[in-house]
Amino acid sequence: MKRIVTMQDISCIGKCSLTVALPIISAMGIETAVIPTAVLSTHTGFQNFTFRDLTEDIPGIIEHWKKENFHLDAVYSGYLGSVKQIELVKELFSQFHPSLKVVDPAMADDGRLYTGFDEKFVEAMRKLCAEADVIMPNLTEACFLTGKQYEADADEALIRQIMKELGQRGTGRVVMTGVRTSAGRLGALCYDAQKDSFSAYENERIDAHFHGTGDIFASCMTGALVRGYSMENALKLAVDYTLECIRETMKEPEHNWYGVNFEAAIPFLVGQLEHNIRH
Ligand code: PXL
Repeated sequence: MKRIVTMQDISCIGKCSLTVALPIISAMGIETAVIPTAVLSTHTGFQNFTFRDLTEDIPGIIEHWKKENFHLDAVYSGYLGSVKQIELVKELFSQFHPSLKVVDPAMADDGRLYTGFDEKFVEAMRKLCAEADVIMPNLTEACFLTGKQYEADADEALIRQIMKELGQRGTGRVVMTGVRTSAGRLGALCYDAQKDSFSAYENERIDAHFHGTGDIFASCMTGALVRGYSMENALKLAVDYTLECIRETMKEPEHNWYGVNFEAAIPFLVGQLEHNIRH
């Protein structure tokens, strides 16, 4: 069985980071090992959340795994709490040489950094992204990473230019979701720096904004790539699944605001999987 290690926080209530990566990647038939970076009572979209940093525990975890000689097929980092944790992701890369290094530079949305992040963190994240095979920033994160002014209504041409720039900084493939196409639809784009080419997939655009969809998309993409999907097929699966999660959420008139009903769409995800994992 393939093994992904995902390094991000546990938000006890919040439907994001580890509480979505674990069930989604497991449902895709892949072992999901974790390095929890922090325990929060909720994600940071709530007020007055508690936060316990687990950075000090991580070097011991890596050392133990090294002694056990564990093989990691992929390392996928999500929300990280400090520059030190970014260094520890790099250590996972260099110690275990995973075939796939995925970085979701989760640090910002809607033109602003999340609570607790600063320019030093952004600078360190830029360097981590340069070492990754695949990064999955949203538009705000891509603007911070390239030092560009955020424009909420950036058109596809500008988005492609920003993605190219990220690719030129060392990342293998840059994936961006939530890209509005001219036809009023929503899609995902991937820029492959080596081939200097884009792939795209689009679907219906639902006019609503939900928390945690970036983590759902990134988990599904990582699972699909580890299962041996081509980038085009992985984009399709991740966009369709994320959309299905949103549809499930909107079926409930009283749905909560802080996360989507990704659980109800897991049967859809499993039903879409190509049968065999390619080794
Ligand atoms: O969904 C990204 C995310 C992950 N973890 C924590 C967050 C957020 C977004 O706000 O606060 C703790």
